Amino acid sequence: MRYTQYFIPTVKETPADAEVVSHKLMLRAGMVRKVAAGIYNYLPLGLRSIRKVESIVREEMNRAGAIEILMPMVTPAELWQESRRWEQYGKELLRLKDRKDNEFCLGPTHEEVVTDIVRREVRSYRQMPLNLYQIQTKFRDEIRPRFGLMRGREFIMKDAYSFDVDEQGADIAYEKMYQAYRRIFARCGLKFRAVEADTGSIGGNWSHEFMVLADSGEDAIVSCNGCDYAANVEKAESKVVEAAEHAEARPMEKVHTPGKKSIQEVSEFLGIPVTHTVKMLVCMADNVPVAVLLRGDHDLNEIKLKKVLGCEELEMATDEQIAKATGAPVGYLGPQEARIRLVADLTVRGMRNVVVGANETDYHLKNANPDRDYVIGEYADIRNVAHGDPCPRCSGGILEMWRGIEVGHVFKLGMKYSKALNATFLDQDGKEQIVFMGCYGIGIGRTVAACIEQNHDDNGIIFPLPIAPFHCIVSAVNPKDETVSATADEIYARLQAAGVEVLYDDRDERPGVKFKDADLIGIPLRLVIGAKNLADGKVELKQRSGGEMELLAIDDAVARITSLVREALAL
Ligand code: 9G3
Repeated sequence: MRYTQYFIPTVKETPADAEVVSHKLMLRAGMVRKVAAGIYNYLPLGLRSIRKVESIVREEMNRAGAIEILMPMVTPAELWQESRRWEQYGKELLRLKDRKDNEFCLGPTHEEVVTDIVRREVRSYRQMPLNLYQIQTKFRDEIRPRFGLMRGREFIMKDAYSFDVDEQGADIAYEKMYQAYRRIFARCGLKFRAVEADTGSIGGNWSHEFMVLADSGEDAIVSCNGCDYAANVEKAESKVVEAAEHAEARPMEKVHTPGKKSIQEVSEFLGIPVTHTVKMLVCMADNVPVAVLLRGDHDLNEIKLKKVLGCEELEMATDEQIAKATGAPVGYLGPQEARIRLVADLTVRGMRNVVVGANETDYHLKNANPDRDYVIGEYADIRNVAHGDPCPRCSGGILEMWRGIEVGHVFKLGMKYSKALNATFLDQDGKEQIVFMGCYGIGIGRTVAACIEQNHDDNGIIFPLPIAPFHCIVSAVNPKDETVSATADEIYARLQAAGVEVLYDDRDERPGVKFKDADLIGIPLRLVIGAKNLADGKVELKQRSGGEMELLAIDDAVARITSLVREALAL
């Protein structure tokens, strides 16, 4: 493609409302342009990358035996009412009416629609295993869309759905998708980890998220440095960290701690490490107050607590709700004479001689001990694991904390949707059975954005070749020079004939502008055609990912570029 015939509106300045690198660079590189909050135009370079990711996804899904379909973007309310999700979801589900006042929504996902296909068309066990997938635009009316394609409202997703006769079949389908995802993200040139994840509202009983490791990632994940355990912090466990000491209970002491409300303040004031303090928080679980106890330096994991309490809604209690429920002042809460349900994290069980609030303003208790000074009826894993915690799976492994960008998510769904929509089949004995499902998503645009988060420098994007908009940019320096432009034209033609995707920068622009643009848009290979080196029959090859500039004869340059491209695309 000739630059002068193309459309690459690069910009020098960093857009104000872009907060993460990938958003900034995709705007500056002329890859996307915002139309409305969370809604984007894909401009030529952005679209080429999107299409590259889609074709890698398509190849691997087909290789895994999945079959491509395309379901509608607009889906009828009736299906969502059958699964009871029409009322379950709030404003995130963008609803609309047609001219006859029939209700629809813009599909945020397609479990209902695909299950409707299967309940109508699949009647026999012989028709399964079946895996149907699509690459389709989704809409989720996020409250705060941000970070460009990373958290858009309208986005392109590959979503696949597997249908099996039993759980064993569903496990096989899950494993096939899991392996296909590993190949997909590896081929996209991403450093990623598959982590055990919470199933959230989707239901089902098991899921993994595919996380691209990047400091700008919204998710916190841990991975063990001794085995392959890895999990989203929402779900991650650790071996219970045994309490620091098992000394016998010392006499409890009420101490004056004027204005010391936070664990940090109390710990510093009393000269006692936070690991010897126990903090009490109060939550409203379906509007019922529940107190939780955690070691001072640990954080409450609300997803775990919600599962333990089995509640629908869980919020942190307000100060007045706390005062009403416990009769004690915030900042000085303690578990003694608890009047409300009290759940303690597993780590608290072994703790002795701890500091807790005295349930009285400006006072704490030192050397408080379970059974003697307070009674804990319930223990559960309700905390976030921390960097350095012992691995729950192996001995000796330590959990390391990373930030990740979720680009894929695979779920075992069980019968949640097939039961709701009565998707059944006749088994070998002619008995009616309910279909077992799994669902598997990849955010296409988010994968491109995550790739840029992971591959950039101060000059711009550093695309891995498989998802770069072009393989090679040929920069003709001073194309007015007959020799330069004739040589560049020849090389452009020869590379294209060899199957190399070339962006030929034939603009009448200063070299500096061309080089800055080439670095910004991140094309992996840059070939500079300049009069000086041409005089020696040489052209300059530079790889965007680093490495030395190579001065090569023209034939060698064509051969080198062709082999570098073939190497990078080898599956
Ligand atoms: C909704 C709305 C938002 C949603 C959902 C439904 C997320 C919803 C979870 C999934 C699960 C999997 C198939 C592909 C992989 C992910 N946000 N989820 O179900 F109505 Cl408004 O989408 N679906």
